[in-house]
Amino acid sequence: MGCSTSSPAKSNGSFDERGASDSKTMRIKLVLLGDSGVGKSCIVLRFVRGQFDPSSKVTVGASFLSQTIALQDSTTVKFEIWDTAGQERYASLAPLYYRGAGAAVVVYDITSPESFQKAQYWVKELQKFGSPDIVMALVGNKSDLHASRKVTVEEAQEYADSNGMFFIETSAKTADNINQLFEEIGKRLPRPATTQKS
Ligand SMILES: Nc1nc2c(ncn2[C@@H]2O[C@H](COP(=O)(O)OP(=O)(O)OP(=O)(O)O)[C@@H](O)[C@H]2O)c(=O)[nH]1
Ligand SMILES: [Mg+2]
Repeated sequence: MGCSTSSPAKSNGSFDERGASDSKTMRIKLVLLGDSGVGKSCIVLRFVRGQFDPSSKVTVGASFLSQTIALQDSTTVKFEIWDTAGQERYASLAPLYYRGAGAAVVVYDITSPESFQKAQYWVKELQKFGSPDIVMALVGNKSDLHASRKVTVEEAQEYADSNGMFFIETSAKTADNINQLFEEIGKRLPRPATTQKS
């Protein structure tokens, strides 16, 4: 089996105060979007299970996984992750997964300008139809393939800056920046005082 994964689903973004006064858990719905083959499922598998499988299968429909991390400010974030299918035939399903999402990870492959164009399509779609306060990350994956790079850091950073997103390059293969990606999202999520209950 490849990077594809699935398990039972639960989905919305909310803030729960659990028993202990110093322990706060934020539950957040996170969606991954991007062209087929950019490595979305591999990013999720690396983040959740610490694994990489080079013979990844394409995702059909979407798959769900969750992972909890602790941030430095003693906040705990439970990511409820929807890994969508990038193939064109599934594009019409995407709203089911990004609707109500508190965070979106838009992925492209640094060796593929077409996938960077597709990422921009998803950013526009999220700007039109996503939650107004959604935290968006632009992710250039496969940074280990730098010898075949076609999308520069500068153009991606500029695009992210002009669209209020943060930008990071990752490698699901080497694990480079995978945890940092999710930690950065966690840091940017609205904190209790400003988080709306849903
Ligand atoms: N070199 C390299 N290959 C990667 C990396 N991440 C994923 N791949 C490879 O890219 C291919 C596609 O990865 P997937 O994670 O299945 O891609 P996807 O975005 O989930 O594709 P769909 O499910 O069709 O939307 C696989 O052959 C992976 O092994 C990476 O960081 N570096
Ligand atoms: Mg996939």
